[in-house]
Amino acid sequence: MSEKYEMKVPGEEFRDELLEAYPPKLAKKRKKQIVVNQVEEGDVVPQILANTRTAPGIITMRGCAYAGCKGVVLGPTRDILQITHGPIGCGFYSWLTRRNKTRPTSPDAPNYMTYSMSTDLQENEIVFGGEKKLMAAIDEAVALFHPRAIGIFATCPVGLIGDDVHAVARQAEEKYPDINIFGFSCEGYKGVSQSAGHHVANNKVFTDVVGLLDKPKEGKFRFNILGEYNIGGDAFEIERLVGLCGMTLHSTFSGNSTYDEFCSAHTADLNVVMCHRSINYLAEMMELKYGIPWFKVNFIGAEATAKSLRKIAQFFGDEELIARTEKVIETELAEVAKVRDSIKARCEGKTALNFVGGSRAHHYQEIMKEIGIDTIAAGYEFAHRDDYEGRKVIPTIAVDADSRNIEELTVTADETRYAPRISEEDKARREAAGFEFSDYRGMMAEMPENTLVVDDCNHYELEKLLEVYHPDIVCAGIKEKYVVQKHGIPMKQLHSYDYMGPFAGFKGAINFYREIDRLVNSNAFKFAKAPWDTNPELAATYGNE
Ligand code: CFM
Repeated sequence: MSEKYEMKVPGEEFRDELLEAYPPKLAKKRKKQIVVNQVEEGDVVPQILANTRTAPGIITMRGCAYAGCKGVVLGPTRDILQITHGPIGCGFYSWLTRRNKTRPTSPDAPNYMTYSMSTDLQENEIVFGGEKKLMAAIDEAVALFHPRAIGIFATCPVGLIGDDVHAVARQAEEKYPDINIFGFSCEGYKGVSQSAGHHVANNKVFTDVVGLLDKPKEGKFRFNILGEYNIGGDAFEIERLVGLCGMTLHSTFSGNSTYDEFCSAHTADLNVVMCHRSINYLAEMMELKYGIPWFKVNFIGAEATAKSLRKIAQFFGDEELIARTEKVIETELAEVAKVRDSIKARCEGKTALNFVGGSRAHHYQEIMKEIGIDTIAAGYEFAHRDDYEGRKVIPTIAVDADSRNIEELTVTADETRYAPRISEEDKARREAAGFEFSDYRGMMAEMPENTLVVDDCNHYELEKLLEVYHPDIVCAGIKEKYVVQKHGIPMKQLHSYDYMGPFAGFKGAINFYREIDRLVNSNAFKFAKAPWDTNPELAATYGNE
């Protein structure tokens, strides 16, 4: 750590110096997006500017709306055949790089995740239109697989040339009446980040899929997990724990999921939300239409997992279930403790930076703390103010033109299937006893005072943080990985988990502790020599000189 900054965590002085490099207008905006955390009574935290456009030219960590819709929300579903309408790169780069896993129930059960399907638009279609090519792609997909459902995903050029994926979907449905075919207007430029794509995906899944099958899964205590995408096998570990406790996981949106599970999700009695950012829309809409309550959970970290399992069991309120869940927690925590304590002794006092997506920058702080590592600065790439400050600020969030671009559905109670799973009185009684429904406290309320919160952090800012504070580990994504490592600092990808996982649940926590221990206590990174140390400026000459 540089001597200049005596605070253990970056503060306002650091922020102001950071902003000096920017033109005044941009500095003014970034100042609102970089705040020093303070937590007052009632989880009151400073206001942060979030979900606004990235300044052109900045090397952002963000992705696009198409990535949020096709890659994130729908991608992990194995039997909805997904066609990217666009240039080949969009389909290819959203194809399993996130390491979302799936496990078909039998060898002949449909699994289209191993394919990347695209209309491969060429200049000819950009000039003359691509709808015919899209229809031909659907015909080909039907001939090869005859799937139950097809999703069509629009990319930037498709929006620019005016191809109507919804019209093609309707025509295709007339041709193939036994197949559910739907399009997503998730052109990459929609909104300001992949967050817009989540919203587009939630809307379509809600209107065209959920509610089509009134067939509950067998088993007691049936609930859905929303916002768990089975990266590195996280959902498998959660499924294991839910099974041990004797509960029934009805559908996961969307890790290791199937079309039928989506269609019948409205028959479950509870929705628990893992990633609030990507799927809170669906939780809200399912409550309004079907009367299914929801609450936030977190399966990252052993303590968080125990707390979440307890809360779900508590919701169902069955004494036997509660006792069995406690037993599972006790057994699993004993295993965790065996590994954690020695690792904690080696990691205690080390520091981390965490810049990931829209929920992991929060979720991974607690698991780091379990092995004694403090997160000194963190931020989301594309979250909204509620993910930072808590849902209580939602009514005060200004709606701008970019957010208005995304359709807000008006949802009313289903005439025949609306059935509140718990009565208003019961809900009120539980809330009075401290049971939180429909809420998310946000990241900042759980971060220590004076830590730095940076929305939409960019590479310039990240490098400044590295140079000045020398964290022991950085958690971010592939675009950041090699820059960080060249600084001699270990880096863990928290999007794809590099080659590892699961990190969720109890077994996942053990995997994570071991991996972080291996990284922060390795000497290898100290030998890394950054190319810019010996050759700071790239130099070149024209070939003819
Ligand atoms: Fe939710 Fe995710 Fe995340 Fe996300 Fe993502 Fe992801 Fe993420 Mo990468 S849905 S917001 S859009 S938890 S792909 S599984 S890791 S940025 S923090």
